[in-house]
Amino acid sequence: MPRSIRVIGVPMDLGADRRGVDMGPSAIRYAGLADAFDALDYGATDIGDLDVVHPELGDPDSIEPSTGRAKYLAEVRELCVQLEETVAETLADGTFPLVLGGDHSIAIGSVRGSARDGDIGVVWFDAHGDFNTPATTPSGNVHGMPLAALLGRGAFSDVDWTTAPINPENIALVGVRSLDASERKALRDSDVTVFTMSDIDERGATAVTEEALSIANAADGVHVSLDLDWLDPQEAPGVGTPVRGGVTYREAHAAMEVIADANLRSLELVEVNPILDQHNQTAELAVELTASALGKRIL
Ligand code: B3U
Ligand code: MN
Ligand code: MN
Repeated sequence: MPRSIRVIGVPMDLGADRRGVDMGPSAIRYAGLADAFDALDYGATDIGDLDVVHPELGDPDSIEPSTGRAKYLAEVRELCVQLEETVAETLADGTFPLVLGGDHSIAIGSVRGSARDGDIGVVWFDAHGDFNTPATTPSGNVHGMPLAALLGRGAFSDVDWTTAPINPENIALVGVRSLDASERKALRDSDVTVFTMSDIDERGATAVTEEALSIANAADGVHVSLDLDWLDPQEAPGVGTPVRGGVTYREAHAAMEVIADANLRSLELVEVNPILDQHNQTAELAVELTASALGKRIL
């Protein structure tokens, strides 16, 4: 991993129902992100935030897919094109992209940008599968669909997200505990590997993350997409769609310490919602987990 990091803020909430994740980048910065880099001896530059349209100015039905619904699709797509360029440029400059969300729809841009630098595998830490399509989504929210979009599934072909920038065989979902019925079927029929919370209960966070990484590491580099709702709401209450039964503080750190050994190409933190948080603790956790993923050790 390059020793220099570029922080890219993406104050996006168009992919989610609840307002507040647009303030995620500020909350994470306020929680001491810059100091965490100092402790790691990383050079870091924060380039501020990308431009995101306010929901009041966008149109939830800006694009009507040929089947189903995906709210603010034109706006989400425009932002993801911007983010893809920014991530690709960051890598071309020999720096490491750290993307601060924002709702999880932004992963479409981060992963596509990262994949332009060579084949990548993806480890996706999440309570959810994010594998709905416009046809199967119960909510119309794109943050429940990014993984499907990245694989060119469903009506996302309407907006040119046709070619898969990643191979499903190099994708691992970790910590899943909430799937919609059709999403579950689609995942079972796919080549994506899913590690549920039961796998973590039985084998532990370290072993499961090692296995997830061996799946993703088969590619040239690894993108880690960390949805903070992967953690239990007791640890991370400040997320848009909390689901009980997530990983603990210690399990999360153990997993990130495994990630530190990966051939990491890019990292993103998503779904931090400071409006729903308590004393910014979820944003602080996001900073701590970033430090662990980037190699912080006690001794
Ligand atoms: N599966 C549901 C809920 C959801 C997915 N991701 C989040 N929530 N954050 C949906 O709307 O697709
Ligand atoms: Mn997610
Ligand atoms: Mn989630």
